[in-house]
Amino acid sequence: MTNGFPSGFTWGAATASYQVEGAVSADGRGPSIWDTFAHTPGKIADGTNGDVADDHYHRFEDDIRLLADLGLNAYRFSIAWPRIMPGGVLNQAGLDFYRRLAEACLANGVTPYATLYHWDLPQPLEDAGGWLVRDTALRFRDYAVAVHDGLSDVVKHWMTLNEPWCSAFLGYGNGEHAPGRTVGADALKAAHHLLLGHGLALDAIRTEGSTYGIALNPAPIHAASDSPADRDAARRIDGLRNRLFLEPLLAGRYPADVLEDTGTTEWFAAQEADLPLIGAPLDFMGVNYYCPTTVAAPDGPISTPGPSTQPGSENVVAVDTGLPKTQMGWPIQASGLRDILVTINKLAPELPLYVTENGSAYPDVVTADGEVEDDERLDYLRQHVAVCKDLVGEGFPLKGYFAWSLLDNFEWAWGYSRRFGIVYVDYATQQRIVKKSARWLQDLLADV
Ligand code: IFM
Repeated sequence: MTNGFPSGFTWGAATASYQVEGAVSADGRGPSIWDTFAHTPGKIADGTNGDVADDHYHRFEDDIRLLADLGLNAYRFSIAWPRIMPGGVLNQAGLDFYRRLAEACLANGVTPYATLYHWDLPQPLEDAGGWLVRDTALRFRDYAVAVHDGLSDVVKHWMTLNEPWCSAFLGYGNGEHAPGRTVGADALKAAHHLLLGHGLALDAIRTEGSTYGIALNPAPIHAASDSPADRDAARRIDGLRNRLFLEPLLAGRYPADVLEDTGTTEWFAAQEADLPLIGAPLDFMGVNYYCPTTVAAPDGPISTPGPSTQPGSENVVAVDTGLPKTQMGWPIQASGLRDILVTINKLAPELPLYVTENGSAYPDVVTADGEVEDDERLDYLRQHVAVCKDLVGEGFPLKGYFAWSLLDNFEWAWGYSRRFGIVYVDYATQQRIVKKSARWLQDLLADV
């Protein structure tokens, strides 16, 4: 183990269905909220959509071979609900696609890690109320059972949801993401229904011999100063971003201060019977980490307690602490990865953790020699992988690391204008170019 990681460590790269697959009308797939949103003028910065994306639907075999050639041993992908149940009834052709994909992984010595929901809710379910209604959680359970029944012989590692914070607060809170609704504090209802969907699905699909978890995007939240107002701002954002999800999942309770801040105490009291299901034991937790956040109270008085969908909203201001930033404007601080993993470990000391996403966007260019020399991304990966190595060395229960992303892809509201891949995609030709950062990872993994 010269690279410092044990031989059983999981090394992967991740993608998500709408961001890479394209083929949005193939084989009976129906529309999702992201098809609708991306085709609504003004929603995506570069006016693009996921209609073609990386054409991974047709190119997955080559892409998985590429991943295996890099020395990675796991592929985290998501399953598109609108391929499986476009209108509530099972679409076998959709399931067949993911069987082919999982089998291609296995044929290449790559372990498939499937996420059941990475934000592409079938549009008919949104039309019926989306995540603001309880019924969507029940439909998620039905969909999860159909997928699990169909694929559990080839997929042994399952994540229910990816980043429910984004689905709830960006989807229903500030409308930056599909479905683009802005319902204020009612976005917390979406968070609860997502967590309920997680609990119902897990309860229905859990089978001996496989592992089940969820991928969250918690982040260390710092106060800009020691002033009571700034510390309170940090408490509120930490509550919304982290504790609202971690506590019901790991401690079987919602944080009372968050419900109070948002005026939802009464509504949540009526949902209390759901907590045992939501808090049922997990086999692992996935942590998607990009950056920490520093917040302050605004100069003026804090307005009515609201959902503060994210720093920069009306109640809290995000503060630039002078750290170097990626193209997303996200500050780089690898120690934040340690901080957030340790926070989770304190809540659940035995729980295996995986870094299920970690990466950075930079404006890559292809050189005259056809190379992509993405030194900044390489450095970002190097710093974060070093944190993982230290933790593993200390005996911390960290079991794997997935780079975000295998491929440049459709970065939601940014369209294709932000590249996170360790493999470059020329969208005009669909040519893949292995970036220098991927070569660095390849060398690290070869150093056993
Ligand atoms: O691209 C996203 C991914 O879909 C979810 N986690 C964060 C990534 C970068 O923004």
